[in-house]
Parts: sequence; structure tokens; C-alpha cells
Amino acid sequence: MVMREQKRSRTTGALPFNTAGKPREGDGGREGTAVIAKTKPKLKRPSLYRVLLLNDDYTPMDFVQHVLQLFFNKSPEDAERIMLQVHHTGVGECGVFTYEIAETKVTQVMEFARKNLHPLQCVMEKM
Ligand code: TYC
Repeated sequence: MVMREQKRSRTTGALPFNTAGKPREGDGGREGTAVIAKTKPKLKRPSLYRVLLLNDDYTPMDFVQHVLQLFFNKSPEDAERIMLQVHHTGVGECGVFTYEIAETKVTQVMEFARKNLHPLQCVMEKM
């Protein structure tokens, strides 16, 4: 029997002919090719949430301004403008954040208001 030297597949190391001298077909004719699974880079932008203050008849105006400066880093001028917007229209925007930050802000404001016995309401809404 004549044994020819065979070159192994670079990718699988398989020999191209079997011991009977027949071409291997176990790979459906793809011998020498490699399948590389593409994994999609799943980069989704996080959803954003608007944090809002709601109006009520009892929370003092200066307390609301204080909240806006303390928890939302607003200037005294912006804090007054937003407070008046809430006072006149019923609702005003404190800021836009990702879910966890928005949730934390709402919790902090609500706790601060309750501790000071004010009925101030702070909520978040998906944009
Ligand atoms: N309406 C309140 C008042 O007249 C002031 C106020 C403003 C309360 C904004 C809540 O989110 C608020 N004292």
C-alpha cells in the first residue's frame, strides 16, 4: 500500500484522507474552514427618567427651593424658577437621570420632606 504524506487541516488538525484513501466527508465539505460565532455587542442606552416635584398647599416655598439646591444642585435662581413653576402649574422638573439615580433622588426628597413634616411629593416618570 502506498502511503502519501498528508497535510493536516490548519484549523481542525484532521487528515484530508481516511485510511482507505477516500476523502473525508464528515464535515460536509467544509474541511479547512472554521465557524466563528458572532456575538452581537449588546450596548443599549439606559432609559432616562424625569424627576418631578408636585405642588401642594402646605409645603413652604423656601423649603422647596432648599430641596432643589440640596438634592439637584440647582442655583438659587433656578431653584426659585422651578419652585414657582410647580406652584403655578402643579408640576416641575428637577432633573433627568438613569433609573437608580432617579429612584435615589425621589427617596431622599421624600424622606427629607417627611422628616420636616411637609407633604411635598416627588415622583419619577420614564421619558
Ligand atoms: N404651593 C406651595 C405654597 O404655596 C409651594 C410649593 C411649591 C409646594 C412647589 C410644593 O412642589 C412644591 N406654599
